[in-house]
Formats: sequence, C-alpha cells, structure tokens
Amino acid sequence: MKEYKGEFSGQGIQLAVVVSRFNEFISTKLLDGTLDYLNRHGVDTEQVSIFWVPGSFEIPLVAKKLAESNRFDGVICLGAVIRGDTPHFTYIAAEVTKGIAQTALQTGIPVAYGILTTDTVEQAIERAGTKSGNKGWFAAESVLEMISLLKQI
Ligand code: INI
Repeated sequence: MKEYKGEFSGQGIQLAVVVSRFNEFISTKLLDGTLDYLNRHGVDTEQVSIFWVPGSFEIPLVAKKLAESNRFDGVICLGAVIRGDTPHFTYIAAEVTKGIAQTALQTGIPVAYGILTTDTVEQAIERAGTKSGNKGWFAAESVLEMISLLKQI
C-alpha cells in the first residue's frame, strides 16, 4: 500500500491571492489570515502577488487568468458574500463557488476557496479571525497541501 499526503512547505513556489474589495472590512481580515499562515510556513513576500477585484463575482475570471498564466503554483481566493434582503446573495454565492471549482478543474492548478457565505455580518466576523478561526488562513493551508499533493501524482 502507498499513501500520499501533501506537505505544508512554501519553498520555491509562487502564489496568487485574489481578494474582493466588496465587504472589504472582512476581506482584509481574510487576507491578514492568509498572509500570516504563509509567513509562518516559509513563504516570503516576494513569492506572493495580490490581485484586488471589485466583488466576489469577479473572482473566478481573475483566478482563471492567473491559473492559466503559468506564473503561479496556486491561487487563493478571498471574499465575503453576506445575505441581504434580496436573492442577490444566492446568485453571487453560487457563481463564485462554481467558478472557483471550475477554474481548478479546468486548469489543474490548486485554487483555494476562501469565500465566506454567511447570513449575517456577525457570522462573517466570526470566521475572519475571531471565534471561528480565519477562513483565509485555512485557504492558504489548503493551497500548500494541494500543491504538494499534486506534485506527487
Ligand atoms: N460582492 C461580494 O463580494 N459580496 C457580497 O455580499 C455582494 N453583495 O451582496 O452584493 C457582492 N456584490 C458585488 C458583486 O460581487 C459584483 O462585484 C457586482 O455585482 C459587479 O459585477
């Protein structure tokens, strides 16, 4: 039997982070979590390029361009879609989720899903570095693990 597991080393890789300006007070916290994780795992600032987009809906297009560019080993997507009084939330959350999944499958590059989809602002705050951890931190962890795992295949 052979078992394969990804490692969490950031040596020699280049990463792109796509982050949404909409709900910026949350997405900057997600970005802080991502950069903190990467810094603790040996990734220098020169290995990270950050791309700001207007809203989460725009994330998949930029993520796809970056994944296709041959410049990056992985892409981390960060944003917060928070429910309002209309169905808008449902459409944006569905598109960004589907778009990120398709980008990874179509390009073969790990694309981490660091998008919060919450009913309330409070739930988003809890997942952006307060009592329920930081989704940006977990997205960074998953991208390092997936880059390492895919290299073994
Ligand atoms: N974008 C978000 O990232 N989060 C939201 O909660 C949100 N809501 O609710 O409207 C949102 N809208 C903007 C959207 O992502 C696009 O930027 C916009 O529709 C222009 O294409």
